[in-house]
Amino acid sequence: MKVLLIYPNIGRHGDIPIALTVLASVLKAGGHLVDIFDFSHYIPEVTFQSIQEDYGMFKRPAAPPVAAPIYRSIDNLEKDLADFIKKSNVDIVGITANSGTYRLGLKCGKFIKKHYREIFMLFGGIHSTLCPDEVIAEDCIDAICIGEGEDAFLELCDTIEVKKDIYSIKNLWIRDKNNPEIIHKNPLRPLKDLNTLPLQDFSGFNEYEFYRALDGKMYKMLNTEISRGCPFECSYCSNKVLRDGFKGLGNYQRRKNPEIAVKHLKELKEKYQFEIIRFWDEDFTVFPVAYIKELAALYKKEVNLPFIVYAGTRTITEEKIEYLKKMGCVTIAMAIESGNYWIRKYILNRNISDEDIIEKYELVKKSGIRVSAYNMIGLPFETRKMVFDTIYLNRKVNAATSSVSAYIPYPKTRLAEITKEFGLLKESQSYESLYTSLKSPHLDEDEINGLIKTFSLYVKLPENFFPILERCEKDELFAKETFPALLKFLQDENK
Ligand code: B12
Ligand code: SF4
Repeated sequence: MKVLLIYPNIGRHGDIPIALTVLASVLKAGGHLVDIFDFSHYIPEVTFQSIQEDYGMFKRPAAPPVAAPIYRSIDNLEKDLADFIKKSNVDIVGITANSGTYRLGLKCGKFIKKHYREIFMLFGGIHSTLCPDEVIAEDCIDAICIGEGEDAFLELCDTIEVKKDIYSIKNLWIRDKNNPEIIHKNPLRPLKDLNTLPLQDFSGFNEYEFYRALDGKMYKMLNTEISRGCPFECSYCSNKVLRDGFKGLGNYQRRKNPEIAVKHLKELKEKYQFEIIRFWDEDFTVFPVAYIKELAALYKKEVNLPFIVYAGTRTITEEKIEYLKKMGCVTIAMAIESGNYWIRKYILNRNISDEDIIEKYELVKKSGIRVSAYNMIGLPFETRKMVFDTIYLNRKVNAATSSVSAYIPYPKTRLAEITKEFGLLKESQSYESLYTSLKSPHLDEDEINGLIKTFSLYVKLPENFFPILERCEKDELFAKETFPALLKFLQDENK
C-alpha cells in the first residue's frame, strides 16, 4: 500500500513528531511505502515561536546550518497537497492531530476526500483518542484510531491490501462503506510493550526540521521517547483521561529497558548524525533511581550526546540529578504552572509547596544543569495578584528561561469541565489559539494577554521596571517601541 502521513503543524520548527516516525517505521517494515507531508514550512504571519522570542521568553536563535526550505504561504497548501497526492499515487492518508492541530488536519482531510474519493482517510492522535465521536462524525473520515496506532495501522494496510474485511480491527472505529451511518466501533488492544518498537524512521522530513535552538544555538536534535504515561492527575492535562481510558490493557506507565533504549539511541545517532537528544517523556525523573543509574552508565558509554529532559518538581531528587549530570544532561525543563499554592493545589491538582519548588530548582542549578520553567496564566479563578505570585515565584527560582502560555481548556480534562460549569469559557473558544479562551470576572481577556506578553520581563527585570511593564501590558504601540530596549538591557546585564 502507498501511505501518506500528514503532520498539520503550522509555524513551529524542530518539532518532528515521534508518532509519525514510529508509524512510518512500522509500516515500512510491513512492506508498505510511506511518504510524509509536513506542514511546517507553511508559515503564518505570526507564529508561536516568534511571539515567544518577541516577548523575551527565548533567545532568537541563529539560522540552522542547512538551507531553509522554500517558504510557502498557507494559501498554497491545498494545491501543493493535491499535486503531491497526484504524483505519489496514494492509497491511504493518515493524519495525526492534537486538539490544536485538528481543525487544520480536518480541512486537509475534507479537501483530499473531495478530490480523491477513493483514498482511505484515517485520523489518529490525541484528539481522535479523546473525542472519537466528534471526529468520526466527519464524513470525509473513513476511520479513526483510538490510542496507540502501531499495530492497528499496520493491520489496516495489510487487510486492505489483500482486500479482506477491515471492520473488526482493534483500536479502530471504521465507517461502513455500504452504509455510512454505521460505525464499527472496535475495542482496544493491550498497550504496546515499548521494547518491541522499531527504530524511529526520520526519512521524509526536511533536514531543516531537525534543527532546534538551545540557549540561542542550533543543534541537530533527535526527538525521542523511552517511556509513555505519567502517574499524576493534574486537572488540566489529558493524562488522567488516557489512563482511565486504557484501564485493563496493561501498565499505562511503561518504559523501555535501558539496553534497548540505548541500542536505539546509538543507532539513531549513527544513522542521522544527531548532535543532541530531546527526551519527550512526560516526566523523566518519575523513573526509579536504579533505572536512571543503569541507563546513565550505558548511555554515557554508548551514546554520549548532550540531552534535554522534562522533569517534575514532585519527582526530581538530588540523587537523580547527579546521575542525569553524569549521563550528559544539559537542560531540565520543569513546570511551575502557577506560583499560587491555592491554585496549584485546588485548581491544578498539583500539591507541592513553594518551598519545595524553590528547593528543587536550587538542586538543579547547583548541579550546573541549565533549568527552565513553564507556566500558565489565565487559569480559572486566577486574579492579578495570583499571576504576580507566579511572577514572584519565577523570580525566586531564577531559571534560565521562564516561559508562559495561556491556559487552554483541553477536551475531557477535569479543569475544562470546571471552566465550563462556572461559565468561565468564551463562546469563541479555540484550541489552537495563542491567546486566552477564558471569560473571567477576576481577570479580563486583555489583561491576561498583556500579562502573557510581559511575563518574562516581569520575571527577569529589576522591580523598578514594573511601572513600564504595566504600561506595556496595555499600550501595544508603547510596548513595540520599548520591548527591544528592555530586551537589550537584559542581554547587557547577562553579559
Ligand atoms: C512530546 C509532546 C509534545 C512535544 C511534541 C509535540 C508534537 N508535535 O509531536 C512538544 C513539546 C513540542 C509539545 C507541544 C505541545 N503540546 Co504536547 N505533548 C507531548 C507528549 C508529552 C507526548 C506526545 C508523544 O510524542 N507521545 C509519543 C507518541 C508515539 O504518542 P502519540 O503522539 O500519542 O501517538 C500515538 C497514538 O496517538 C497514535 N497516533 C498518533 N497519530 C496518529 C495518526 C494516525 C493516522 C494513526 C493511525 C495513529 C496515530 O499512534 C501513535 C503511536 O502509538 C503528550 C502527552 C501524551 N500523553 O500524549 C503531550 C500533549 C500531546 N501535548 C499537549 C499540549 C497541550 C501541547 C501544546 C499545545 C503545549 C503548548 N501550550 O504549547 C503544544 C502544541 C504543539 C503542536 N504543534 O501542536 C497535550 C494535548 C492536549 C490535546 N487535547 O490536544 C498533551 C496530551 C499533554 C497534555 N497536557 O495533556 N508536546
Ligand atoms: S505531571 Fe505533567 S504529564 Fe503528568 S499529569 Fe501532570 S501535567 Fe500531565
